[in-house]
Amino acid sequence: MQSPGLDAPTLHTNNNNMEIHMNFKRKLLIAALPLAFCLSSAAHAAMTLKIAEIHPAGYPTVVAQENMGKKIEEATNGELKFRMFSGGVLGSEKEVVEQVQIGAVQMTRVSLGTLGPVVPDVNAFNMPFVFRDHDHMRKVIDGEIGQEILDKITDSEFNMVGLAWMDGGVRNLYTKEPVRNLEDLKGMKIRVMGNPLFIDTLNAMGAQGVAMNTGEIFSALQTGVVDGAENNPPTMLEHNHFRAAKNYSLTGHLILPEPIVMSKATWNKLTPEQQEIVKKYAKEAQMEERKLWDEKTASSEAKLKEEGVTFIEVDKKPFYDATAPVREKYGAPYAELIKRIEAVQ
Ligand code: GTR
Repeated sequence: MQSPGLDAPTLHTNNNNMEIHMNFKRKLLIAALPLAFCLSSAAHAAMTLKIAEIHPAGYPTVVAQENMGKKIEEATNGELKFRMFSGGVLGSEKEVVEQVQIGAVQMTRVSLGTLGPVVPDVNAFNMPFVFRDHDHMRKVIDGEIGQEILDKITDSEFNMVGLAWMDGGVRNLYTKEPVRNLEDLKGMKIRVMGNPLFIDTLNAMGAQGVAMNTGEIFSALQTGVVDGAENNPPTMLEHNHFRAAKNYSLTGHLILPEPIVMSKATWNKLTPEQQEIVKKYAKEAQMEERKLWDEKTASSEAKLKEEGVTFIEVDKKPFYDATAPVREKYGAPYAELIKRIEAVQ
């Protein structure tokens, strides 16, 4: 009896059975070689990771992540490659967060505001006036609390790994009609990110919070669907909102850090060494982006002024007081954490 694929001549020798057996084993071995090669090199096969960004090319977060990608590619000898999709081509932040959870997009930088409704534990940072100022926020994210919040993202059931923080600056109100105080803001429709906490925040200030995606803001301002929005100077400039809202009231009500997250499905495919490399350069990007952020904020402010935007100094105290019920409502589960945030000097 001849097994399929065995050489016929071996059947005519004295050690017939033995030879058939040897030949068969040899063939098995040869057949298995490519497979074995594949398995041993699987961990080292090059992977190309998509990074999604709603901000345009040249924006601080985009540049910092592109540089991070190059460094990781070099450190892993090309095993991990990155491709940046900026300008929102892969969808809104909300859509991208969904894509990251299923592994269709492997990495993104996203506002903590967008992440709040998905991983509610991060909302402690999303509360109005929870940070004293920009420096306070930076100290918090650089310290143990910052790492704890990243770990909360990682330990949640939402298939993301929190790697590092990008700086999203200080958010102020911009409106078609000037807002100098709470009275001026009364009844105005103000666009916010899709997070109930922000709707409540604007409502508590006497406005009407309206949630929509970043990409819809410009036309909503232009067509009067909203009377204003709120954001930092680079976003107001780069997303062209200043063309339809010329008054910038320096309320500083939100100072939102923005995590870089990786899809857990992707993370689990990395070797421990690769994971360490990714973490290391994500943290480096945190510091690099900060420098770019400060430069971009200064140049954006100058450009906005050049474009005829009026910067309005406001007394922040009434805005702070008006939003106390929001901090009470959303802060209750994080009372201890908030005390620790406040204690950071
Ligand atoms: C920007 C932030 C984006 C997005 C945007 C918005 O400051 O960087 O991630 O959240 O605001 O308000 O939609």
